[in-house]
Amino acid sequence: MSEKLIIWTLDWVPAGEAPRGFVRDLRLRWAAEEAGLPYEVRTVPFEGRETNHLDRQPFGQVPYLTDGDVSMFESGACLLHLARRSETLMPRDPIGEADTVQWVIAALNSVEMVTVPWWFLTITGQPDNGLTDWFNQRLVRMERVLAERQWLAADRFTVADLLMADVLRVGLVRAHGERPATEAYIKRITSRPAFRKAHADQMAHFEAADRMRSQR
Ligand SMILES: N[C@@H](CCC(=O)N[C@@H](CS)C(=O)NCC(=O)O)C(=O)O
Repeated sequence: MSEKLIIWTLDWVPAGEAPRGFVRDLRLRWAAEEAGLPYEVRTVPFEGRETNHLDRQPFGQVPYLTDGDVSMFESGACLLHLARRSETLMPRDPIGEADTVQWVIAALNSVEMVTVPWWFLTITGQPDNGLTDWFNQRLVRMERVLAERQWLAADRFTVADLLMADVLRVGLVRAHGERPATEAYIKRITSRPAFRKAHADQMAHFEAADRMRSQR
């Protein structure tokens, strides 16, 4: 496939601490930057997002990805697709690949599956919610892992680090408790030039949308 990847995101989101800088198209931009895969960003309207692109993302969310004839949704699935395109994101030996895939799934299904609902309950006024013990236990376990290693998989940067750092870097999650190894990990992974570029590009994308909206 030689055409440019197309990363689909929203044309605009509200300003504030979140979601700008956290919309999950950033994961795909970041992976493409790490891998040197050319891409462009296209948008679907924020207004009507619940239903206006259900044919391409059945939950009305972003991101989704077009790669030639391949069209897919779910940021984790898209990252694994990009990892198959570039060894930078995932080693090719079976042990390194398995290690990477298991940590990608762990980021999504063992960590993000509790951080997102905990975050949501917290920002909607339920800071002492029933998820806190579970949430805390997962973060403590990750701290133990990260205290012992620099990278999650294969002794080098992989898409698993990209995803885990993106899951863990959410402000409220970071602010919950003292976890020095996790904090050092987040800082290390997000200081990568590819993250910085992807983040800056997403912020610029939404700022440009602000300017367009103010001219309406
Ligand atoms: N599991 C999905 C979650 C996607 C998701 O939460 N997308 C957010 C932006 S980061 C979204 O589209 N929110 C708008 C909405 O849910 O209406 C993935 O990882 O792709």
